[in-house]
Amino acid sequence: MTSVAEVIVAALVQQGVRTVWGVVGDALNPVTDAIRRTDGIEWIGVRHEEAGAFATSAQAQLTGTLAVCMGTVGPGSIHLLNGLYDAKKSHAPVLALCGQVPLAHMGTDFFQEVDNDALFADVAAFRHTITSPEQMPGLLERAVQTSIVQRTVSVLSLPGDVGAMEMPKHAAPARFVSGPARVVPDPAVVADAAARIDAAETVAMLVGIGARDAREDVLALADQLSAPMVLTLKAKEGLERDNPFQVGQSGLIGNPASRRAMEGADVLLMLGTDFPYPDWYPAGKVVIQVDDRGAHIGRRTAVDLGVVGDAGLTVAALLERVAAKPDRSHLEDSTEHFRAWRDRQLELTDPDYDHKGIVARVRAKLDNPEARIRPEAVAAAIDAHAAQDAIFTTDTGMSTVWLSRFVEFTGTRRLVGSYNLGSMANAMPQALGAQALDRDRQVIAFCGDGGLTMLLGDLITAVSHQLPIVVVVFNNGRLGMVKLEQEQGGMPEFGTQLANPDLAAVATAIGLHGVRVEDPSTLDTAIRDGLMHPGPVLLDVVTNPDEISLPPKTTASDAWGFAIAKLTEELDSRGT
Ligand SMILES: Cc1ncc(C[n+]2csc(CCOP(=O)(O)OP(=O)(O)O)c2C)c(N)n1
Repeated sequence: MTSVAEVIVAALVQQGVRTVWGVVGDALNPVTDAIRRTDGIEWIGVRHEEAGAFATSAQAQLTGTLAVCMGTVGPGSIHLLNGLYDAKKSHAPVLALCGQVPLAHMGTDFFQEVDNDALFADVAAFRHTITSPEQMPGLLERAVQTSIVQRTVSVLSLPGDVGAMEMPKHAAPARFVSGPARVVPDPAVVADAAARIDAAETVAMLVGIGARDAREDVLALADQLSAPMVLTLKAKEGLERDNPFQVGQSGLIGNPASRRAMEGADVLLMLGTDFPYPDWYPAGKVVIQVDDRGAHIGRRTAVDLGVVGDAGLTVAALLERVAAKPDRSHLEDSTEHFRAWRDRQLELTDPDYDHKGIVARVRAKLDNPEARIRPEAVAAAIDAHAAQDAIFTTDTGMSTVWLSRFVEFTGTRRLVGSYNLGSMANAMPQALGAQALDRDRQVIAFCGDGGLTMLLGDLITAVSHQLPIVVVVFNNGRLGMVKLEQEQGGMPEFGTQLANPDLAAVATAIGLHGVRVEDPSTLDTAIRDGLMHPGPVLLDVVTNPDEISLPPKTTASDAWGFAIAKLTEELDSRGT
């Protein structure tokens, strides 16, 4: 006989799923038992289901193919939620298999019973509970196809008794369609876009991850239009390397040259990006937005022309139509400013560099002599020593800022973070997911101390499943990003301090190679050696909590807010 659970596992293997993440138990025991008996698919038991869902989200983002996690009845499934939202908002094709109470008890408020179809209504584009073997493989096909075609999350729930039920004789095996089709843009709309571009003197491009696969054509278009190219954080991978047109990122993590590039252009051409911050778009420009999801067009800034189409196909069509713009002055001006900004940034990796007196004044009062390592220096050292094909993950918090500014996506480096959901605690579990795809590839997690300690238990998974990740903790003893928010809001720092244990010692006790780094003079060697260790490794780098990330345009209110916060802190500390 073939059981419902066996049909599910066989179909997942056929679909190329190589790992399933979760915590075993109750309703899902028939599924894990089928995984145990099936070649080519590995069970990765995590300590917290959220870590499993983040790992799955990372895998699906990196491969573009289906990734799978599981949560047992009730609380086990609830724990998946945050990671599933991360997958949904990152357009990652993920299937979650969730346990449910036995059929006879459904709807009775039974022990652990939660209405999964209601619980996951907002996060899963497809959710259903399998109540009979006759629904298989149909329900599984619809769940998987929804995930891969819409690049989103599906949830299938399995009551305790259904997984072990026998499939009807002669049931067809599951068959799945291939991935989403590329959207061909309307030639008339492309012609309109080309005419608007031709009518402009200067063009700037804002390029997102949606254009990643069209790298060569995107660069050719920038060349033809003499257009500086602002990259979103996610577009760093694939588009940053060997790109003489790029001027870094915009937004709070960005730099002034990106602003200059967009402000100085007549036309802003957005390619495959949903860059979310309206305040960081330039005003008074002709905006052309290209996106294969028509519903996304115009939701961040007012758009003059929307082109519904695959970024690569649209850029290829534009290349044939737009006239060359020989005047390189705007491009050169933007890229020169970008280079100058980058050089100034590198000075910040020097522990003794005085940042125009602003930081020094703040430090004179607040500097912790035991925490002299600048986070910029940590990121720069990792950039220097990491492999050219390393996969990076970053936590939501300041570590994302340091990666954005100091790690260059040369070679075939890849990047994953919680960049649309913005959840903390994502980087380490996402690194686990990335590492499980290829245990021989270097995977480096940039973690906040707040982020890491949220899902600390899953460091154990790195050891128990031989996942040789490198975890770098930017240990500033703070919820650093919130500290900055409070300061910019004119509030004294409150509730952000973290009483951390020695995280290297904790990691060592768990079985990782743990190293604590406190002295700036040992930083470079510690990073180099840590990256060379067979792993898993945790580098607990004690960084300066008063390091400041200056956004590209500091508004008067930011500056006042910052000054008032510092003054209030000073008065508080004097007991006035
Ligand atoms: C799950 C979750 N809780 C709270 C927040 C709000 N938040 C954003 S960044 C941050 C602080 C992060 O601190 P840490 O991980 O130590 O990194 P740092 O900013 O110090 O580098 C907080 C609390 C969030 N984004 N996600």
